[in-house]
Amino acid sequence: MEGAATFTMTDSGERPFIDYQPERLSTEEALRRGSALYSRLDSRRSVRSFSPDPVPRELVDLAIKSAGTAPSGAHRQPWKFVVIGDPNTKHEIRQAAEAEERINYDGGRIGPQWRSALAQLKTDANKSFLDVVPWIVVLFEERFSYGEDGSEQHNYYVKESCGIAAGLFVAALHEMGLATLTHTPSPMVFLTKLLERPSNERPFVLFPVGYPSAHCQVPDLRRKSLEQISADFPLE
Ligand code: IYR
Repeated sequence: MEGAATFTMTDSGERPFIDYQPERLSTEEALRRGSALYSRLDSRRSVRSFSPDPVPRELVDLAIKSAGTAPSGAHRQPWKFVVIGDPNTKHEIRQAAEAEERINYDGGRIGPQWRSALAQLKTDANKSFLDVVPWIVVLFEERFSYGEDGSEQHNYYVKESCGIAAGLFVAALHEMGLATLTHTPSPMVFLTKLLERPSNERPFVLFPVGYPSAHCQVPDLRRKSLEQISADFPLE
């Protein structure tokens, strides 16, 4: 099967329409595949304890390619995944993230209600995993794009688009046996300067990427049930 054509910034204007017929499955087969995917996704956990074991860059790139299949407002694809493997840069990110988090945790920027919501995760200002992981990937949202003539082009539903791309990225990493954390060191504007990003980009979420450490533990969290996360309309 052929993949979709690649988008370039020189693409513009009218686009032809092409036939699209995804494989029509029997209900039995759909249930089998849907259940298998749900089990895979349900086995994923956010990790804060990583192994320093190397991860081939190719795997990170594959996850980014999967993320880039996300739907986006007006198909603007308003995302940029910046990949950092350089130990010095990772350390600079750690230092800046921890400086912000110390203000959050020790300086009281996180209020009591937020603090108690986080208690079950046992998080604190220490972000040593940022030094340990082989890769840090920072997803930047593109608030606007540049047209062929350098003019600013408005992007649409940027947060929704990047949120979906982030979800696909997380799922793709998990599928390859890798772990991550949707980390948002707050505020994270420091990443724009540190990673020398242009002014149309804003940091959206930071992903440490690696294998879980040998002693990795995660809180025994429970997911909401189908009944809790869905509703019928009209009610019976
Ligand atoms: N950014 C902080 C605090 C934090 C906030 C939420 I919402 C979390 O789910 C986890 C942590 C930190 O990374 O520690």
